[in-house]
Amino acid sequence: MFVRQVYYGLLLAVQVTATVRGVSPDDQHLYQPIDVNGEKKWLCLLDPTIILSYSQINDDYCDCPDGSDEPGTNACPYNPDRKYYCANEGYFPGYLENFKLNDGTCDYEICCDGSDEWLTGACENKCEAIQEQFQAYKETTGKDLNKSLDIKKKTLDQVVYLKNQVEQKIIQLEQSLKRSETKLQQARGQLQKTSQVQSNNVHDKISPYIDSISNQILGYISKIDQKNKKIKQLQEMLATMAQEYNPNFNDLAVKDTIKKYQEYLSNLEQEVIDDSTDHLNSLIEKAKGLTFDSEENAQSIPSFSNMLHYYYTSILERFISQPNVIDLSQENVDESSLEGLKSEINTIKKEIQYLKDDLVRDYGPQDIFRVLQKKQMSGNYGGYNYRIGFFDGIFQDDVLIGKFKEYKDNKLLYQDGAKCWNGPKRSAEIELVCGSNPRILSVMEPEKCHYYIELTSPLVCEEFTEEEWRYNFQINYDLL
Ligand code: MAN
Repeated sequence: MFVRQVYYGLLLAVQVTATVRGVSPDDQHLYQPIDVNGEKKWLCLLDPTIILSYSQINDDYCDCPDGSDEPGTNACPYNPDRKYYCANEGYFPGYLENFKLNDGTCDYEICCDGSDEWLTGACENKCEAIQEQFQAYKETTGKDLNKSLDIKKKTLDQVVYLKNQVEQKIIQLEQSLKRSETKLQQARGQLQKTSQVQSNNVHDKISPYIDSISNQILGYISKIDQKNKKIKQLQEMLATMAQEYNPNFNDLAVKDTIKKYQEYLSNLEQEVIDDSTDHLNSLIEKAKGLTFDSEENAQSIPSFSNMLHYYYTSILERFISQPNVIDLSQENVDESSLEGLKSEINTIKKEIQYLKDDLVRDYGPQDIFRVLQKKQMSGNYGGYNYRIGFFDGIFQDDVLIGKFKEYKDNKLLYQDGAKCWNGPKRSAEIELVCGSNPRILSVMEPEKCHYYIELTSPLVCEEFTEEEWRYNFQINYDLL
């Protein structure tokens, strides 16, 4: 009997009950009345022990602790899990926080149908116009996005090619390493056969070369001294200006120069005084102590030409960058070719290592930022010119902001820039956001001398999901 009553009651409800305001079609079934002794009742959703009369739903008085009896009013305390449903016919349905209902403000971003202001009647339904704007936005942005995605796809092909080139280069280098190692082995064998132990004082033999290099070094030192004197004069002039200028006189050029001078002082590396003559003297002393006049020594002491090469490269590496300072005489041609081969092998090994490291370096998703190697970007922001060498360094005018460290958490990180006046060394992070046209979007300095740079790039673009389209779309209120 009871079952039949409920059954009839429900039937009646389906026929006569209007939809409950603020509830989505999917949840309307939760708001059906229950017939209790001929009266329409309803139970709070999360606390069914509380029985309300059906008319207490949306009566602008909060009866249920979970707020479920007021889906269409602002009577219950804010509950992030309960939101007002607006149907937005012709557009996308939305869910609005209940405290925004009937507050006199049109929340068209979420309720384009204006139903959030059902009581005040303040808002017309704008869904049609907003839907048109949304379509137009999708079309124009879609074109731009497709362009970016196209660039990205081509870039990914290019990345595969670039990686392949590196792999090929490694194979080639490994082959030429093998060839050079074989040559070295052969040359060593030949040399062993023909080498004769020299019985001479090493110093006597090499002193002419050392003298010649010494003279050159002295020449360089005197030139450096002259230049240093000039720098000192300039520094003194600037120091006097920094002390004596009138700060009340608003001369921007003077102020800017003094600021740069202070920057310059704070970045001034401590000078390393390289006493070249000490190094030469110690080499000469070493050479004086070495002779090749006994059979036993000949076993343990290197040959004359090896010694000569040792001194030659030692001096060369330390002081002079031009390689053709002295001409090794004909008698050393075999030894020098041996050394030549050794250094060739070293260079190849270093190059192989560099390329192998490069292959495993993190260049972002699918290695895409590999194409940015050796690429630069520059632009003005906040009165500064920024120059960005992606895997190199960033400059703010002529101040080094940081050297590339790594790609981490979707960001390119830079460290060890020029020291800040009374602060840390400069550093930066770059975040790339989707855009077809690569450019500097913004530069911020959230902490002193730490820079946050946003760049647009097609390389980070992805297809939008329907939610992303809606999220990124902004209504143009002037056109409504
Ligand atoms: C320069 C710029 C600024 C930085 C200050 C710190 O003016 O590098 O970005 O904040 O130095 O003194």
